[in-house]
Amino acid sequence: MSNSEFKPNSKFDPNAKLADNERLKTQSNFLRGTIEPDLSDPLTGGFNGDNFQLIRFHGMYQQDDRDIRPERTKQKLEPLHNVMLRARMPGGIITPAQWLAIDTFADEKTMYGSIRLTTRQTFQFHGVLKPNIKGMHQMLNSVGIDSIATAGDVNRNVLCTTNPVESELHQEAYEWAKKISEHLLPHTKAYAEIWLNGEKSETTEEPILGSTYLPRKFKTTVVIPPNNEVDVHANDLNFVAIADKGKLIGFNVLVGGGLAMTHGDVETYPRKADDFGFIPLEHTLKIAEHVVSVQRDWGNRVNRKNAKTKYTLDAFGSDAFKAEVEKRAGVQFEASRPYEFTHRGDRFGWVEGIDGKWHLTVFIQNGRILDYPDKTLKTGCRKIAEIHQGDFRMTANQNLIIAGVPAEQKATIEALARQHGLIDDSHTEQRKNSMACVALPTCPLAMAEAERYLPTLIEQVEVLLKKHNVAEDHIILRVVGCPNGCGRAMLAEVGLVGKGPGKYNVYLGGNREGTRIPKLYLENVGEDVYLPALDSLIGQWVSERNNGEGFGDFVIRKGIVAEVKVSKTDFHA
Ligand code: SRM
Ligand code: SF4
Repeated sequence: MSNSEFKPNSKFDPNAKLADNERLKTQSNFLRGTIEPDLSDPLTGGFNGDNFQLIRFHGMYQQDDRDIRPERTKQKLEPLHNVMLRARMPGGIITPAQWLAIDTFADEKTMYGSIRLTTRQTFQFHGVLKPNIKGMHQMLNSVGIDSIATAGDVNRNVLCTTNPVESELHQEAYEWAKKISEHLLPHTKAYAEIWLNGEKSETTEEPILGSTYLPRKFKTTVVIPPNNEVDVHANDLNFVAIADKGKLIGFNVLVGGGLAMTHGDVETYPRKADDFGFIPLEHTLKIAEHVVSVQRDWGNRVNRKNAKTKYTLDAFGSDAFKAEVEKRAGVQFEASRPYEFTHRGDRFGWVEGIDGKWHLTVFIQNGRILDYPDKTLKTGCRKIAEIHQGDFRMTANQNLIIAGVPAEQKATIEALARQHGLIDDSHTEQRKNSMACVALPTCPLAMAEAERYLPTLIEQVEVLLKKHNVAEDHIILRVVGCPNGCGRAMLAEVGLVGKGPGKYNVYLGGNREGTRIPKLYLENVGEDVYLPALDSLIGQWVSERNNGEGFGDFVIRKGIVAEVKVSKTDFHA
């Protein structure tokens, strides 16, 4: 079926009204809309009509600072509209020259002055005012960065296990992440035309994504076991690297993960990805293309809350989806090859790589690179970028690797990192294994604090661990400001999901490897309820756990929460 003939699939009511985003995409002239004239509209700092949504396909979201919104309303001013920009960085690799360019831009042209590392291995600028947007894209382009398709109903930034040191497969896996990212990009030249003053051209088709693009966002990873840092089960499509004698020979393909839900809507749930089987390397792009094309044609375009691949699999059956991918790609999946995930945290400190170069992973709380009074993280990164000969790698845990350092430069880089607080020996394992999404003040969807609350929460959990004599241990703790779950709380041992100011739903029972969805334990509670509850549970864990048993495994074994095996039936049961 050609994409322009797209009709809602028969599985869904063919007469139902399509989601408004479908109209918007159809009428967008391949993502151009009226963004260009809108840029010079002096009446608003924001984007009008459909452009508000269309700029997402170009990697930007319109936002305003929610802390100052009430005051501006009082003064009868429109919200201080600005955009957040999210770059496309397959595998999270950025060169020192690129770093210096984004560092300068963050300082000079953003409201917050920060570089924010995200849970998907890239960076965001927050607070770019309309007059600076075009210049921002041109600056990025001048150093070889773009933000095409990092948001919107497309395949987003492709993740790849970051750590180059533990595996000779890294370079190959990274090359595949880049190839998949390129292969699945929109073909429209709208980005270059609007932001880079590119020559006007006519787009007549989008051969892979379709002229109405995908029903919903789509996420892909390339992962090298045993490290599941990228959290495969948060993603629509995953390529799990399989090697023979240290050489990459193909991938096990996992399809249909995703973590978001809506409070009170049992038709929405976080779901793990299904194992489709093994494919040799040469079929990688074809399989990527056809998992996308089946989701494109079968995904729900009526109800966006049920439009992601995870729901398509549950609506049609995983076997039917897989069979359709095989038919379209002309490739049969083979039996999955064995592999195991054993961890997903970053390995902090120095490690020597297979090429004799050194790699330093530094912890960045919440991924927020900024100069704080006691830690000048941003200046530190800049100073390192000025002398660094390797590259930087952003991890899916919002941390940073200074990669490819020759032995003779280690001491200088380490001294800079220490001087600017990028290495801080006082960070506990608990802190290093906790994560939060952005939430307030920039995220319009936040119901509760996350990034700004996490440091305090960690201190409280550290006190509990110390009280129970396990100060050196940790619990994978993640906080998100709403059930969209950007900080991947739905793969945590303890996940807090914002419900309202100071109120969270508490989920327990994910595991350390990231292969189990946690389950609701407490609903709509504040610290006065969940901290004493955690105190008691940590006490039980410490006194009754099996040797080396993680907190999440313990609460499942003890029946404190039931295990979520099949999300559709178990998650809300
Ligand atoms: Fe997210 C929307 C931030 C990773 C699920 N996410 C948003 C927006 C853009 C809010 C909006 O729509 O206006 C947030 C902007 C906040 C801000 O001010 O920066 C936002 N998401 C983030 C980041 C920056 C969180 C972070 O702290 O690092 C992550 C950026 C990733 C990137 O670089 O591309 C981020 N978002 C995720 C993840 C985790 C992942 O992919 O590993 C998820 C859960 C996995 C999944 O998709 O199932 C996630 N974000 C969502 C959703 C729910 C999607 C759904 O299936 O319903 C939304 C809302 C939406 O799409 O309607 C959302
Ligand atoms: Fe915003 Fe919710 Fe995502 Fe947090 S989880 S960044 S609050 S959309």
